[in-house]
This record gives sequence, structure tokens and C-alpha cells, in this order.
Amino acid sequence: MAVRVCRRGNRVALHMLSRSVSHNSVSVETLSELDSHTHTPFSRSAIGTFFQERPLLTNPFTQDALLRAYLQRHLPVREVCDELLRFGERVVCEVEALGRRCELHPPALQRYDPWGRRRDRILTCDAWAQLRRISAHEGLVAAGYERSYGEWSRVYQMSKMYLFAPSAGLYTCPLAMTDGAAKVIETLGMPARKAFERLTTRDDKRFWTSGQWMTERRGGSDVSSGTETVAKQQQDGWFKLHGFKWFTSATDADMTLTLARITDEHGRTTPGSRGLSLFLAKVWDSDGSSNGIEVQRLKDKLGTRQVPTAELLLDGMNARLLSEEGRGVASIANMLTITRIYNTVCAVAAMRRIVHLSREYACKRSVFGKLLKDHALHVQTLSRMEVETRAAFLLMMEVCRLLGREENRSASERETLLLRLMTPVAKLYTAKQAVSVVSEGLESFGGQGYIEDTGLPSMLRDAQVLSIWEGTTNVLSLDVLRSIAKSSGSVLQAFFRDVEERLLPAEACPALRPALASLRASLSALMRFCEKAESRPAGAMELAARDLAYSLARVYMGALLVDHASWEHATHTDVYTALRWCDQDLCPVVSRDAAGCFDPQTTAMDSALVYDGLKL
Ligand code: UCC
Repeated sequence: MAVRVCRRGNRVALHMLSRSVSHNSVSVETLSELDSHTHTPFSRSAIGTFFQERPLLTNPFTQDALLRAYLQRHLPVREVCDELLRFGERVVCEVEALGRRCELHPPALQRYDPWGRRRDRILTCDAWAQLRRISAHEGLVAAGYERSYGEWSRVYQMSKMYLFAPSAGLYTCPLAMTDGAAKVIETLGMPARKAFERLTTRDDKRFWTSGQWMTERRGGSDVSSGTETVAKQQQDGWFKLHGFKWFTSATDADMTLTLARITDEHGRTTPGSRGLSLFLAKVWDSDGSSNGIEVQRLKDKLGTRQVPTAELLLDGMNARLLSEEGRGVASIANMLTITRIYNTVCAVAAMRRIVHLSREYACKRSVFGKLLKDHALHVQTLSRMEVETRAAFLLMMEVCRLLGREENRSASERETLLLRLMTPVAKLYTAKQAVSVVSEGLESFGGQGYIEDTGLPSMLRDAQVLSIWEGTTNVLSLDVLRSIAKSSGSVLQAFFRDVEERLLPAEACPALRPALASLRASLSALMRFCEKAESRPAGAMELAARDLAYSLARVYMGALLVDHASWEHATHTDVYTALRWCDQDLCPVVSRDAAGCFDPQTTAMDSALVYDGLKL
């Protein structure tokens, strides 16, 4: 008995032992039943013979039904399809391993050389350098400026970025800022043409990446009053910058855009936004030494460990003025638009990747006698993740489409307004969705989702940054209010008209009626809420800002899903997605308003609740 138990491994052995204790014998039937499950005798009883197959990554383009359908509908160009197919293969065969190596070999700071000289070198691994070369060759930034597909160029570029992002070890971070810097230079009328050419080249030997140094110790959100860096003009017209940048991402970049306050002849500066100007500086000189910069330390972050992020002392950094004096924030806002769109692309790509892996795993993981894919509750969970991902995907593509049209000078006034409104909405909403969907996705692997060397936990860590950098959820909600105020409500009018028009074709599709009804009811309620905005007590709109942004996101995503499902080649799954999306509360700002959440006295109650029990 003891010998047989040993041959069958731990779980069986314990089972047998408990039977033998309770019955003092083991029936013959039980032993032969066990034999029938054990084809190979255990040679190493502690390990056993079962090993779970891991989830496999396969070509993310061929696996993505919605991406392919979207392109078939809007950009049905054979060359684009072939290119994405080829690139999807490269992502699986090459980029995936490089991204993983960047996670395992994070950057390091070499502050001194062996002989004690201050060096401040940021050392990154070979894989990071290889991702840079691939990014240049593949034109991941360049494609946005070559404009080979006219107004669809951004859709094309971001489709590639979307395939690249979840494998690329956060190389999307320097690319986002590089693209943003190119956008700023182009918008300002090419004051730095040579830098622009380097940022947008496909030649990896000439390719430059850019940083975006905005955050100082006093503030990453409140840039206008938090920026202490000063710029002193030199005789040759250049400036020397002195200050402390608290959070600079991808600090190994070749150049950077940064904000500083120009001093007058008495050393005085202008406070607030009006005192800030935008500068361009090279980060490293040709011999590898820094341009008047001391790297204080690299940040120890929850995620994005692949990316060097540093605290920098600017001690006379040579820089040239890029914007008009005092127009720094307005000028760098163009960069923020681009990096917020990248953030959206990376968020949706992270969702798509985890859904892709989860559903693949469900086809090979067997529990309780059948594959996970045959457990209805498990599939329902994956289906909910898929609905979130599809809604987010269409919003992402719409913002990219609007950007492409604006850059191609084919955007209508309404589209320009929508781009301004929906950029922060898309960024804030998809970032939250990504954290939630990736977290749910980890759970779909059970305990393995929590095991570091599966590569899965880093996906959650990296998703968490998406709602923090480039403006937190609340800062972006306030940016939504800023866009409404600055346009005197025109962005909202554009929104309402656009949604109404998108819903019209769905009237011919009976299956979509429940979604249509829900969207129309939400849209009317949202309009009524916005009409009353001016008569609300002071502070009420600030309290409503996050729920308003969520409502704009959900209604717009619903309209895009319905629009997609009314397309002549739409499938049943497209209709089903629209129905499921519209099941939820599409307009939380209205339901919360009805519950009194924005009444002035709630602030006192919120405060009492939050600080209940705090001893100071
Ligand atoms: O740097 C960071 C990490 C880098 C890593 C990047 C990687 C990205 C990778 C993504 C994918 C993987 S994190 C830095 C995070 N910090 C922020 O994002 C800043 C957050 N704060 C804001 O966004 C604020 O709202 C500010 C700084 C923009 C607000 O400043 P002000 O001075 O209070 O703003 P004002 O006075 O309202 O606006 C000044 C001007 C106005 O134009 P004018 O003067 O013509 O009226 C505004 O209309 O700027 C204009 N403006 C905008 N324009 C302000 N915001 C915008 C906007 N979003 N779009 C267009």
C-alpha cells in the first residue's frame, strides 16, 4: 500500500492515506481507478507528469477581428493589411522577447567612472537599443508625418503602434514624447527643422527621441505654479536653464522639450502660466557627457521599470527658446494631445493583449472536468472584458481619425472641436478600463496570473501608470471642463450633433433598438444636465467633472459601437457588443446628480466621511 501510494504522487497519496485511516483498507476498485488515470509511473514523485501549457502569443493582427473589420470598413488598402500582417509577425517573433528583456534588465545609473569622475550615464540594455532601431525602421513615429495615407495616416500609424505596444517594453513612452515634440515643432512653424527631421526619420543612425520635462517637485499637475526652473538669456541668444526636474521619463532621450521662466535683467520672473516658456535642449553632448545636467537618481517605480525615469538637476543646461515668451503651456499642450492619444492606444492595446492571452489559455486549461472555454461563467467574464476592449478600441480609433483629419487639414469645425473634447475623455476613461480589464485578465489565469516570471504581473503594473502620467483622471476631467468653457460650450454642441447623426443608420436595424433607446435617453438627459450647468451653484461642476467625463465617454463609445454594428458587413457579435455596452448606466453624471451628489453640502459630508477618525 505505501509503495503504491508513493508511485502516484502527493495528491493521490494524501487521498489514499485518508481513506486507509478511515476504512483501514483500500478497495481494489479504487486502486484500479487510479491506475487508469496514471499512464506513466512517477519516476520523481514530487513533480508528477502534468504541466500546464502556457498561453501562446500569436500574430496580434490576425487575431484581432475588430481591427481587421475597422480597416476593411475605413481603410481598405491591401498594402496596409499586408504591412500589419508582416509587422504582427515581427512583434511575436522579435519584439516580444526584446520587451521582456527590458523588463528583466532595467536601466541603471552609473554616477561615477572607476576613477571617481562624475559621469551620470544612464545604462540601458541591448534590447532597449534594438527597440529603438526597430521603431525607426518601422517608421513608428515617421508614419504620422510622412502622411502616405492622407487623413488616414494616423489611423495607419496607430494601428501599428497598437500592435507594437504590449510587447515593446514601454518603448512607446519615448516614442510618444518624440511624436509629441515633432508635433510641437510642426505646429510652431518648424523653428527647429533639423530636430524635426531627426525625430521623424526612419534612419536609425539619425533618429532622435525626445523627452518632455514638465514635472517639478512642487507639481506634476499644477505645472503653472509648480515650475521653478529659470532661464537666463546668454549673449548669443541661447538660454541657460537652472532648476530641478522631479520626474523625467525616458531620460536617455537625445533631446527634450521643457518649461522654464525667463528672468529679466534683475533676475525676476513672472509667476503663473504667463511666465512659462517652452525650450528645446539636447540632453547629451556628442562625447556622451550631459548638457549641464546632473542625474540625481533613477526612480524606483511600481511599473514601467523598463523606462529610465530620473530626477535631474539642471545646472546651466543650454537650451533654445521654442515658443513665444509666456506661451509655454499653450505650446506644450500640443505635445500633451499626442502623448494622451498614445496613452489611449497603449491602454487599449494592453486590454486587447490580456483578452487575447486569456481566451487562448481558456482553450487549453482544463478544470472541473472541462476546458475553461466551456465554463459559461468564465466565458461571460471574458465576454465582458471583450465588450470593454471593443468600446475602447473604437473610441481610440475615432480620436486617431480626428487627429489625422486635422493634420491633413480636412477636419470640419465640428471634428476639430470633437478632437479637443474627446482626447482627455479617451485618455482618462481607457486608462481606468485598462487597469480593470488587465486585473480581471490576470485572474483568468488563477494563481499563475500572480507569478512574476509568467510575464503577466508586469502587465498590471504597467497598466497602472496609464491613469497617472499625462494627467490624472481628475486633472483630465478638469481639462474637459476647460475645453467646454474655452469653447463656450461648442465642444458639447459638436458632441451632441455627432452622436445624434451616428445613431440614425441604426434605426434600420431592429436588433439594435434597445441600444438605440438607451443611448437616446442618455443623450437627452445629458443635454438637460449640461443646459442647467450655468445655473448650478459655484463648485457644482467641479464636483460633477469626473462623472461628466465618464458620461461623455460611455455615450460616445455606445454611439460608436452602434455605428459599427449598423455597417452593412457588421456581424452578430458587433450587434451583441453594442447591446451589452448600452446595458449599463451610460450617464452616471445624471444619476449621481439625481442622488444629490453635486449639492454643495455634500463636500462637507464627503470630508467628514474621509476624515472620520483621523487623529492629527
Ligand atoms: O511628463 C510626464 C511623464 C512623461 C512620460 C510621458 C510618457 C507618455 C507615454 C504615454 C504612452 C505610453 S507626466 C506630466 C504630467 N503632467 C501633465 O500632464 C500636466 C497636467 N496638467 C494639466 O494638463 C493642466 O491642465 C495644465 C498644466 C495644462 C494647466 O495649466 P494652466 O496654466 O492652468 O492652464 P490654462 O491657463 O488653463 O491654459 C494655458 C493655455 C490655454 O491657452 P490660451 O492661453 O491660448 O488660452 C489653454 O487653452 O494652454 C491651453 N491648454 C490646452 N490646449 C491647456 N490645456 C490644453 C489642452 N489639453 N489642449 C489644448
